Amino acid sequence: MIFSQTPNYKPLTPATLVAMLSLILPTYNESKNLPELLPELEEVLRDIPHEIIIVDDDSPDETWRVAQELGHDRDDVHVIRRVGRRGLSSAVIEGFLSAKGEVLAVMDADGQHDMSILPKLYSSAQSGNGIAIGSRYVAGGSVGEWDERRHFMSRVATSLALKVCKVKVQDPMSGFFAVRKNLFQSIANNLNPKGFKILLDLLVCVPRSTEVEEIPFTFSTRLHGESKLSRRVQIEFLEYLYDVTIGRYIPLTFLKYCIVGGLGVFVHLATYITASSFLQEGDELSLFGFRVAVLIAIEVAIIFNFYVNNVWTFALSRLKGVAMLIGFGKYNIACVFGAVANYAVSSYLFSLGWLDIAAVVIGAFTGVVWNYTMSRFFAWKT
Ligand SMILES: Nc1nc2c(ncn2[C@@H]2O[C@H](COP(=O)(O)OP(=O)(O)OP(=O)(O)O)[C@@H](O)[C@H]2O)c(=O)[nH]1
Ligand SMILES: [Mg+2]
Repeated sequence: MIFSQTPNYKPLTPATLVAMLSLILPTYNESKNLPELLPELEEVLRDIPHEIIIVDDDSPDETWRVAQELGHDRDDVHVIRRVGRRGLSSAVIEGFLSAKGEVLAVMDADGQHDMSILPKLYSSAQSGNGIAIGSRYVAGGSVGEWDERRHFMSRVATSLALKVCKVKVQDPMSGFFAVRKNLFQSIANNLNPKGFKILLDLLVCVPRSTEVEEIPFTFSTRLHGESKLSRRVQIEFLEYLYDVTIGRYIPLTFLKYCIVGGLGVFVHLATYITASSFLQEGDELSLFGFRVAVLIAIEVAIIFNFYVNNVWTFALSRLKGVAMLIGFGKYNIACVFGAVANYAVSSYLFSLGWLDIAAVVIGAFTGVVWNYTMSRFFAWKT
């Protein structure tokens, strides 16, 4: 990746003003900011053939409606209202995919990005053959008035991104950049739509020879509204780093599934200990009492595994309402053979006089191995 720190963008001349710029504004609850932003953008982009695409995820504050009203008399403003979906990266990808311009750019809709450098980003991406980044970390750029905590978080995220992803720019986490459409299209299928780090992902996917220029700007404070950089977004960032490294060999969902399965064994054991303490007669636990406690433990572990897999492992396709109940029924059916193996082995060992805890643990692992073997031989045989 060719990296140039000093801005060497070409000034706009009639010869360079041929390509159309498509500027994507991803929005979620930015209804108060758009009325200030759009007129200013009109002024900044006066000399550039352009369109502005606002991609809103059905914001509760009806940003999409405000955008539609503001764009009503303007041919250059388009609004995509996505229903039932959330995510900054996926919104940007969707905007890029629907853009008409040869140069694509993205800018936050909260006033933090200095729109006066847009013509430079456009010119740089157009005349070079790659990506131009609005950068807070090259000479002349700054993060503005961040507090120490936010500064620290950004530094950690940036250095993690640089080390793990091996990209050679100063500000890979910037949400302000321009890219040539043909470059974007050549790697669109490889992009990861999770989270906030669309630029980082782009830098990971483009050929190493891609020219990247960083143009400094000073990050401002939000005009109105609240940040959407939640804890969940931060976890998604860590998941992304996993995806592009170890995840190439061991998919994250598989790792999570194994972790949940491992925790499920503890839940099974804890439930057995609790249930058997109620079923004991004096200090004695009958074979019948043992079997009842094991059955309760199996079902509690199944409920636990299903719940955690649904909200964590498969969070992106999380089941809700009736679909969740149906999914739970199917999950129980899928677990039947493992549960029978678990029950049979632990009951047999207990009837031979084994210590109950040992019988329960071996039974639980038998269930896990049985489920895995059956899946391996029947479901994913090839
Ligand atoms: N469509 C869409 N846009 C989003 C989503 N989350 C954030 N955005 C927009 O993406 C831009 C950046 O989000 P911010 O919350 O400002 O995140 P940030 O600038 O990294 O963090 P702060 O510095 O704390 O503001 C804003 O224009 C948001 O409205 C989302 O889920 N969907
Ligand atoms: Mg912001």
